Amino acid sequence: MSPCRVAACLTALVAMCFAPSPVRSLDLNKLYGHHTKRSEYCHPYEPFKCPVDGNCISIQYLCDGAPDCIDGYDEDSKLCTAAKRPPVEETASFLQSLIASHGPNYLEKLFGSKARDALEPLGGVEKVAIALSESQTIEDFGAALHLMRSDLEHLRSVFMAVENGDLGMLKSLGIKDNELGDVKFFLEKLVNTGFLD
Ligand SMILES: [Ca+2]
Repeated sequence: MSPCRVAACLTALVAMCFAPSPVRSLDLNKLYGHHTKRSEYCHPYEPFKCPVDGNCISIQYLCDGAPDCIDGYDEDSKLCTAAKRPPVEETASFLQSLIASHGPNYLEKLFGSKARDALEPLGGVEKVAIALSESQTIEDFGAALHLMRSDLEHLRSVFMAVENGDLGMLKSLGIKDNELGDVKFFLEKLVNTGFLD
């Protein structure tokens, strides 16, 4: 807290203690709020704004295991999972490139029968990309998109094949040689961030 803010708080405290009218309560959080600040705009060194309370916190306090937003949003499991995954736009363009290259029903081979028509029955490419980014595990992913159990188990078998270095599985799904590297990289990135845990 800057000296000016401390002075302002002390002035306010003195004014409250000696005010002729009754004082209802004293917000200790405002006096002792350590590294968090409420403001309309966040300073670049504390760029993350808590959505509910408006506190600004530095990036280092995101997903560090201790809640810094009043509602603990900075430790939200979806937020912290997404922080480890490729950006949603990157995932969406990756899915889009597979659709462009293999046709609108191609992703059925990965996500099952609801993944036809360029993922429309699942809510569209962006919704699937967000679910891949935010779902901590494949079970969470299945729940987010209401996938059938059999489709989810198929998807798990694809991931496990890649994890075990079995690229034949991807080839059998029609992944072209020039796509193998990207697909493998993408699936491994999910596995390495706990998707199969
Ligand atoms: Ca935190």
